[in-house]
Amino acid sequence: MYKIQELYYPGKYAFSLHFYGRLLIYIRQRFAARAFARRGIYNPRIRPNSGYSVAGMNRFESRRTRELKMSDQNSLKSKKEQGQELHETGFVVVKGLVPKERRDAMREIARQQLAEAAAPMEFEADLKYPGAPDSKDAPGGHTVRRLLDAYVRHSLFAEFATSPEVRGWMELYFGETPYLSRAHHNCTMTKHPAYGSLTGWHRDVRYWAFERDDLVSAWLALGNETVDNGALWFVPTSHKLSFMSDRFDEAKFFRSDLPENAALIHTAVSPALEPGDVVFFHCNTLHSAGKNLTDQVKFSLVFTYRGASNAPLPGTRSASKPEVPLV
Ligand SMILES: O=C(O)CCC(=O)C(=O)O
Repeated sequence: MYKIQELYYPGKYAFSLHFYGRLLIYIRQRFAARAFARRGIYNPRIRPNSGYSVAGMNRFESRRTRELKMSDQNSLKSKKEQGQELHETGFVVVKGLVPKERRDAMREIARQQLAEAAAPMEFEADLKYPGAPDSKDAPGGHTVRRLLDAYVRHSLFAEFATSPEVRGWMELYFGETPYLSRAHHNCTMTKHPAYGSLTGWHRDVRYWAFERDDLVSAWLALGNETVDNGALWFVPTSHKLSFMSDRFDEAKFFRSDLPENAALIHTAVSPALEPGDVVFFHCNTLHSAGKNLTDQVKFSLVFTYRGASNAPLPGTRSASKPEVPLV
């Protein structure tokens, strides 16, 4: 029996173990990709992009990329099947969860709040991810990344966050009363054509502190989301994997320079979302997003949920705001 560390550190059998380890990961992921394709969820013509890294994430046009096309089959799936997909894959797209009238109204509110620069906000320059301005004084320094505390920004946002559709989903997933965390996500994400950054590979749970790493986020597309305007990418089944801490950098981004990480990133997929679609994803699912190469700002509404038995750890940021039980 070998320990996982032996795969990645020099030693007597390090090279062969490293090779076979990577081969196994590759085979497992290829089987998973085929299984998805058979189920009609993914476009099998589009192959993994081996060069997909933080540095190269946005050179999509010049590379062979794959973009998920959700088939009609997915919208016919029962909620139970979709819940199973979330458990197995780490994310699932639910088509048209929010009707046109409501999502259009929410988009208009988000536009207005952005135009008014309504606080509280997070700026691209605060995070300085690739593509962001260096400081608030630099050109584009006031480009907004997140309109924070969406739950209190407008009643329509709160209504969505606690809607019967979302509650039913979360009850199904957690098997107990879901709670909306107001400390994490709880925002309108805005991705701007200029100065909007790309987000490297990460697990959302990196800065969160709950009894268990078991939370689910609901990402509502208020417009179309594609690779061109910086849609999310996910590594299927990555929520089930455990990694040594050295697979991540100091900021807890998954290191795309490591061959064993690149092999996983190679299997990433990007679901194309239409307005009103919601992607539910687990807090341990590796994901990332590119820059917005179009001329329109992309708006998405994001909320995070936990089960009643999975409380935030006292004294942490996760426990810093009152939560909302969905009852
Ligand atoms: O839209 C993006 O750039 C990615 C957002 C994201 O992954 C996050 O906020 O955790």
